[in-house]
Amino acid sequence: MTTTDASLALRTEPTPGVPRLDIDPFGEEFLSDPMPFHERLREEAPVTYLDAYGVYAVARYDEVHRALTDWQGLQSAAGVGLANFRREKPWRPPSVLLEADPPRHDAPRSVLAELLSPRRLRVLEERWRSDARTIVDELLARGRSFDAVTDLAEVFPLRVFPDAIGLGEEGREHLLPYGDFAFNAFGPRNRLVTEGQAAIGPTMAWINEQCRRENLAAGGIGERIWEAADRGDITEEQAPLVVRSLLTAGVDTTVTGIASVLHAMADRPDDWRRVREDRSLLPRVFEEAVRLESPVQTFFRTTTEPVEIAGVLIPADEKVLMFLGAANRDRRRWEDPHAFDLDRDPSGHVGFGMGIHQCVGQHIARLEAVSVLDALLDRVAELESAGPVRRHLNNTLRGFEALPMRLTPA
Ligand code: OVM
Repeated sequence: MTTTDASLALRTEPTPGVPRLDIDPFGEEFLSDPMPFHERLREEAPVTYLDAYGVYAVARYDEVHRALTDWQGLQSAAGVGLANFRREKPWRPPSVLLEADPPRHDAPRSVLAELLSPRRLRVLEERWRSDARTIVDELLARGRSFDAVTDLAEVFPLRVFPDAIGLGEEGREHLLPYGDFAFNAFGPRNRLVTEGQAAIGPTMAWINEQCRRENLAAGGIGERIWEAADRGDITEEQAPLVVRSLLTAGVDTTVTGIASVLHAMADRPDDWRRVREDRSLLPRVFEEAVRLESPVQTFFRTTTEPVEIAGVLIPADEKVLMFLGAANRDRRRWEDPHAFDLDRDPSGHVGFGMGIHQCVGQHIARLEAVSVLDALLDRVAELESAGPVRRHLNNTLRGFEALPMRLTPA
């Protein structure tokens, strides 16, 4: 890269000995088919430097795990996307959870961790399982061909999650575009971001409006967040932002997660039969699909001081890009890493992150996926793909536009 800009030139000198790679992890070639790039990133060295953005990168399991669990050396408050909030204005007020470090991070985190705990979610389970049965029945009534994205993976979360939070009926069509934009915004201002920007104004206004106390229905998770502010567990300023976190991180992720499980389980008649007969395997099916597909592919951290990773000293105030999806397929950690294997123990995968920021919504995500899959297993004897997979490109999420499938009723 040649440049006459002195500040840019300064930024593009990595620690000596760190290999520089000419890979754009947000380019369309990469996003369309990341595996060959992941392989290069993993095998080149434990720490590399991406000239395209002037950032360090880790793609092996140990180094990704190391970066995720060192919140002191690798902060989140400077942004977990490419933008360094110490130099660039964030596109929205930062998240009080995701884009915060201890001690400020901790109160919002514990409020949400309690409200999304397995114990608290138990009240939702019966309702969600019955909604899943209804949706699967509706699907079966329409015939054998369907699209696992638009007919199932998008339908279920959008039916149950907004109700659980206590959102009104109107405007829910903003949820998916908002999440899509937010996850794109962790990357550079490429085509995905600029195209999304055109329509984001009204969507953002709707999202912010839904976070206000008077717009959240009694008994929902949103109201419970405001009650935490009444108790003084979080501040009145934090409450709407914690609600916003649910709206940002809770929809596109679970849609992608459910689509990923269906994609992983299609055309696996032996596994399908096995899980039909032993539903105790369901949590593992979900976990293995999250490992293999890694719906959230990347996050950044920012060094607070010189940080050593695998013997490499990364200077202070540098961005480090963590390839969760590459770590989840690292042969150093996983045997036959590219295979969906119901006999492996997928625990320890970094698809939900690791450490103090590990996905606080993972129990709700798991409950959604298991509810849908369980209902499908009850009524479907075979699940086959029926056409080419179409990927939905996003700077952070590895999602689907279309998953054509055919089912055989049980
Ligand atoms: C947030 C948040 C948390 C996790 C992921 C995410 C857009 C956002 O707190 O807003 O992605």
